[in-house]
Amino acid sequence: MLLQGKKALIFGIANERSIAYGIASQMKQQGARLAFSYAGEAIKKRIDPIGEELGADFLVQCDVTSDEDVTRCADTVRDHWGDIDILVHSVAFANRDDLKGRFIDTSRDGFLLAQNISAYSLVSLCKAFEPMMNQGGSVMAMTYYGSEKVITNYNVMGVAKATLEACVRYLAADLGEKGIRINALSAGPIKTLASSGISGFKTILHTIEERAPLHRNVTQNDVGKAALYLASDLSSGTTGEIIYVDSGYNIMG
Ligand code: 0WD
Repeated sequence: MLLQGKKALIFGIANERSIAYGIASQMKQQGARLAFSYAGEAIKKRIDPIGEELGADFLVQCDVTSDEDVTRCADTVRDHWGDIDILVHSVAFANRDDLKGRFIDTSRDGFLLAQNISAYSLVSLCKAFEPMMNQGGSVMAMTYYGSEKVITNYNVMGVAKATLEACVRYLAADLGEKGIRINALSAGPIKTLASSGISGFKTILHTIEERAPLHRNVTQNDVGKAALYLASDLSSGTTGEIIYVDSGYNIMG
């Protein structure tokens, strides 16, 4: 049991297809105690049964764009657990209109919205949870290759992921002083609610099967297993890194 008794708070389970669901189930199998955060009431109906299935200790509502919600969420977690060991950030959002066509057409509001939900939220969650994170604690965020290369239609989200990855490095420098590590998993494309908003997503999936060294798309469980490495003592010397779980696609020229 890699995570026996460790307390893991997970943001971003929308349904059973969510990457965060794959992470949560792997962590459960390795003995972690779980709590899930959900954005709003609409999602609660869907994650209640998932909370039961995976034996979550509690669920807590938090829209990551609201400072009040983030503070209340941290208070709730402190009341239930007192401290935490693992924080999983698996949250992103951009307007559907900004995930197609020319990047140049992105509006100021659309740009800021994507940055706010998909990148700044990591900073605000780290700030809120730092005081109750145990020594040896681990934070992880989910990113995608569109942060470094131009992926057709990924547009504003690629820029938000570039911010997110830079945030991981700066946060690693801050949190390292307390023995807390933070890394990102760069997952290959996976069919989920969020990715269904990206125009031409099927083509992206197909390209991986054709060109990636492993010639298959990754699954939520592939990402979940890498999350075990980042969450556990197995990665005790690693922080500020972007780890690829993408069938090797990023190495191809
Ligand atoms: O191909 C993919 N699916 C990849 C996803 C490849 C590489 C990375 N990622 C990333 C995503 O960008 C995201 O950061 O993984 C993370 C999780 O994405 P997912 O599992 O693909 O998507 P999904 O199951 O839709 O979960 C994202 C969730 C939202 O679900 P909704 O129902 O809104 O689609 O992010 C959450 C919400 O649960 N979320 C919020 N949570 C709190 N406050 C907010 C918010 N304001 N907005 C969205």
